[in-house]
Amino acid sequence: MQEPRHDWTLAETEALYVLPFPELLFRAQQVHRAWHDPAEVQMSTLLSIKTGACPEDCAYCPQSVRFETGLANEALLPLETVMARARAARDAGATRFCMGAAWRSPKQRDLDKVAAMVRGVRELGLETCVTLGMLSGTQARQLKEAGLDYYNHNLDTSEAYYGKIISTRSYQDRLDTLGAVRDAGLHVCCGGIVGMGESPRDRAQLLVTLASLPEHPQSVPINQLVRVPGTPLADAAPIDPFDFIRTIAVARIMMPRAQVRLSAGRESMSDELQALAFLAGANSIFYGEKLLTTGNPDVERDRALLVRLGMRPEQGAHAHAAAPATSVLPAPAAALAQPATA
Ligand code: SAM
Ligand code: DTB
Ligand code: SF4
Repeated sequence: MQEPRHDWTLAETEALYVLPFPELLFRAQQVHRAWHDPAEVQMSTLLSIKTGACPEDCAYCPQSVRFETGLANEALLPLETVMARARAARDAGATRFCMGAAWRSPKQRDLDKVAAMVRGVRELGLETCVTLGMLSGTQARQLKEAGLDYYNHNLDTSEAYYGKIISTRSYQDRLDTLGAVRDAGLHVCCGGIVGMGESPRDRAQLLVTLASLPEHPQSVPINQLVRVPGTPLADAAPIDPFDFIRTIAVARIMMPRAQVRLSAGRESMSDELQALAFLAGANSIFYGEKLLTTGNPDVERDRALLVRLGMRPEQGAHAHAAAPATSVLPAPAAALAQPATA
C-alpha cells in the first residue's frame, strides 16, 4: 500500500482526470479498496444553526445578505432545539452531526454557545463537525477542548478561479483558518464545489492544493453546485455528470485515506449516478431531508439506495450502546431474504 503523497503535480493530476473513464474508475477503486471497506458509507446529518444574513458574497450561496433568494433568516438556534435535531439524526442512523452557521467568523459569545452544542452532541455518541467561517487559533482550541472532531472550511475552487466567486475573503484567509484548525488538533474537512463554470484545470488545481496541505484533509466534500434562484450562479451551465464522477475519482486517488464525501447536489442525481460516485471512491454522504437551506434526498430514498447496492452505513467513532446507530437500517441480507411481492 503506497503511503499518501503530498507532491502531486498539476500535470499528473490533469493526466488522471482525462484517463479513459473505465481506467480512471479502476484506479480509483484499487486505491479505495486498499484503504477502505468499499461497502461502507459514512452518514453525516447537517443542521443550519444560524441561517442567512451573511455579510460574505460567495456567488453560489443562498445565505449571502447581498442576494435576494427569499430565504428566511434565523438567529442562532437554542441548545435544546439543536439537541433534539441531533437525537433525531442519530435515531435515523447518522453517526456524524454537522452544524453550519452563516457567519464570516464567530463572535466570542456565539462560540461559547456552539461549544456547548458540541459538548451535548458528542455526549449522544455522535461525531461532531461545525462550519462557522474563519477561525483564529484560540477559537479553534476552544472548540477542540469542547470535544469537536471536525471543522469544515472549504477552499471551494482553485486559487485562480476563486476571485470570480468570492471577493470578501481571500484564499489565504481560508488557508490560514485551515492551519489554525490543524494546529489545534482538529480533523480538517475541506473540499470544494464543481459546476460553477470552472475548467477541468481549476478542479485539478483545487485537488493539488488539498493534497499539498501539510496533512491531507481527513474529509473531502465534493459539492455539485445547487443553483439557487437569486444567486449570481443561478444559471451556471450544469457540469457533465461524468466530469463530476471524474473529480471524485481523482480526489480518491490523490487522498487515499480521506473520507471523500458525495455532498451537495444529490437531490438532482439519479441513483445510478450516485452508485457511480461510490464506485469512484466516494464513501460519505449528507443524510437527511435538508442540507443547510436546500433539499437533499429523503432518508427513505437513501436507505433504499444503500440496500439495493448491498452497502451499509459506517459505524461512528464514538458510537456506544445507547446509540441505535445502524440498527435502524435493514441489513442488505435481511432485505434480500424477504419474499418478493411482485
Ligand atoms: N459560512 C461558513 C463558511 O462559508 O465558511 C460555513 C457555511 S457554508 C454554507 C459551507 C459550504 O457550503 C461552503 O463553503 C460551500 O462550499 C457550500 N455551499 C454553499 N452553498 C452551496 C451551493 N449552493 N451549492 C453547493 N455547495 C454550497
Ligand atoms: C459542504 O462542503 N457542504 C455542506 C457542508 N459542507 C456544510 C453545505 C452544502 C450547502 C448547500 C446549500 C445549502 O443547503 O444552503
Ligand atoms: Fe456566508 Fe458561508 Fe454562504 Fe459564504 S458560503 S455567503 S461565508 S454562509
